Order: sequence, then C-alpha cells, then structure tokens
Amino acid sequence: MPTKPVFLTQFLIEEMREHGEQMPDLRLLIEVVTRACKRISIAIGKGALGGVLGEAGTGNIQGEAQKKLDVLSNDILMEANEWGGHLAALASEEMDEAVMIPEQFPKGGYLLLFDPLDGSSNIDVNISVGTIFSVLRAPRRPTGPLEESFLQAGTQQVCAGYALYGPSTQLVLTIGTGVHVFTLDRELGSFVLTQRDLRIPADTQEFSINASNARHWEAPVKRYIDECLAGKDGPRGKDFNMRWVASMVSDVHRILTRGGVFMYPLDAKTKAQGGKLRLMYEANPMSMLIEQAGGAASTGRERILAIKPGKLHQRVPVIMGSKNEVERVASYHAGG
Ligand code: AHM
Ligand code: MG
Repeated sequence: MPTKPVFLTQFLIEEMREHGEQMPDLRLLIEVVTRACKRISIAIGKGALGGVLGEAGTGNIQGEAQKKLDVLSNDILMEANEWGGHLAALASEEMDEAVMIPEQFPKGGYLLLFDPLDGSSNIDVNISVGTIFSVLRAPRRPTGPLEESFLQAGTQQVCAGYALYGPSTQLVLTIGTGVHVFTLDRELGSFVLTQRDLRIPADTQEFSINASNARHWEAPVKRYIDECLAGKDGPRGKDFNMRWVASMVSDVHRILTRGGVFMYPLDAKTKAQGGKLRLMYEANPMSMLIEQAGGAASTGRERILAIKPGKLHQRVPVIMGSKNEVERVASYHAGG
C-alpha cells in the first residue's frame, strides 16, 4: 500500500489524466455510486440492531422473495443517483423495468445498471454480500422503448465494479485501464487505494461451483470437475481445492485476488431460463473486471462480453476466472 493514502477522487482524476481522457461526469457518477455503497455498508454493518434483516414480504420481477436489505439497498442507490445529472436512466435487478431520470432533474449521458445486494441468501447469516454495478453510454438519439437503450454488449461498458461488504468494505473498480482495489477507511468515510492493477494468475488449483447441482450439469462441466476432483493421480496431475460462498461478489473477489475459476454453468434446472445469473447486472460487470485483470469469462460457448442482450433481465451461464482454466472448460464445450 502506498505510504501517502490515495483517495478515490484523486485516483480517478490521475488515472483519467494519465490515459488522456478526463471524463468528469463519469468520475462524479462513480463517486455517487460509491457514496451509496458506503451507506449500504453502514446499514449492513448494523445487522440485527438496525432492524434490517429478514424478508421484505415482496417479490422481484424474477419471482424471487426480496429481503429488507435488497429493497433498502435498491432505494439507497436510486435516491443517490437520480438527481446528480450524470445519468439518462437506471436499471436494477430488483426493479421490473428501467427507469428514466425524473423530469425535475437534469439528464446526463450515462446509463447505470446494478444488482443492489448480491448474495442476499447470505444476509441473515452474517456472511459477505456485495453491490455490483455497470455503466454504459446512453445512445445519443434513443429510439424505441427505454429498455432498448440498455441492450448493449458488455464490451460497451465504460466502467464496472463492485463493493464487497466483508470484514472490511472494499471497492473493486475498472474504467477500462486495469482493475484497482480500494478499502473503506471507516473513520474517514473514504475509499483509499490499496491495490493497483490486480492480475489473475493464468493457472489455478481452485474451483468454485455449487456442487449440489452436479446431477444437473452438462457433460463438459461434469468432465472438468471430475478431472479436478481426481487430483494428482488424475489427468490434471495436481490437487484442486474448492470454495463456494454463494455470494458471486465474494467468490469472484477471491478469484481476482488469488486465482481460480467460478462457475454457474447451464444445467438442467436453469436451462429453460438460460442460466442462473443475470447478464447485465452480474455477468457483464464481473466479466469486464475479470478480463481487465487478465482472466477470461465465457458461457462455455461464447465470450460473455460479446453477447448482444435480448432483454434487460436476461440470464446466462457463467464460467470466469483464470484464463487457462476458462479456456479448458470452453474447449470441453466445443468437443475438445
Ligand atoms: P442474488 O442476486 O439473488 O443474490 O443471486 C445471485 C447469487 C450469486 O451471488 C451466487 O453466486 C448465486 O446466486 C448462488 O446461488 P446458489 O444459492 O444456487 O448457490
Ligand atoms: Mg445477484
């Protein structure tokens, strides 16, 4: 860690200057989003004392029961972002449709997408959760329904990141110039740069998958995991470790930090809906971070970032992390 603390604002100004493009609106937008993440972090930190645990008694568009903190986090992000003047519209995993910035506020040139609280099954058991976000440019002359403006491939993202609410709160961010990690200094209330240019090792000995779905997996995934489980005496010639937090943010954070492969593949249970995880709120931002860190992200059949979305709440199979492992799983899907 640098001796003199580098705060998020200073980092963004210098990073943009170094790469020859000042984008003040994007910087301010990132600051607003991360300020909302600090508020979410405080609410989560209060736990049972804040009266925020448990079910909200409502459901989202995907038919999932919402937790109080899902709703609260969504409200915090909406409220923080609607008046800033940097956005044209927002979309959230927890809301049925994309929302235009209300009439009374100025409009900006960006679109914001977020999963306000990822891994919400972990809230009531005090295990790490996170907020994932993605920023796209709003089309200059939008035509058709609002949703269409959002239906851009992940390669078009100008920024992606997440906040991880763990033992410490961290912000992991890319604006297309590598992946950088900030840690929340709770006393100062500021994100401080703690790691620049995160890189994922190309090889790994760790995988992350919900193994209770094994009987539903397709043959290529079964083969890959069987080979890992065979250890030193199997075709891979080495032992593998396994980790599954069931918060994508936590699992992907571990992989960004020390390598590994994260999988929520297509299986018999999720096939009808195209996969479990959401393309625009989860897979795309995480894929941008993973690729920016030198890793790879695939559905098994194609690069996630190249997918042209058909709808806002689209789901996709996800295989991401250490490059050589992701390529191996993709080659098994291709019949290799
Ligand atoms: P959520 O956004 O509703 O919390 O769902 C997404 C989560 C991911 O964070 C995690 O990887 C996965 O769902 C866990 O699924 P499972 O409970 O099937 O293991
Ligand atoms: Mg989620």
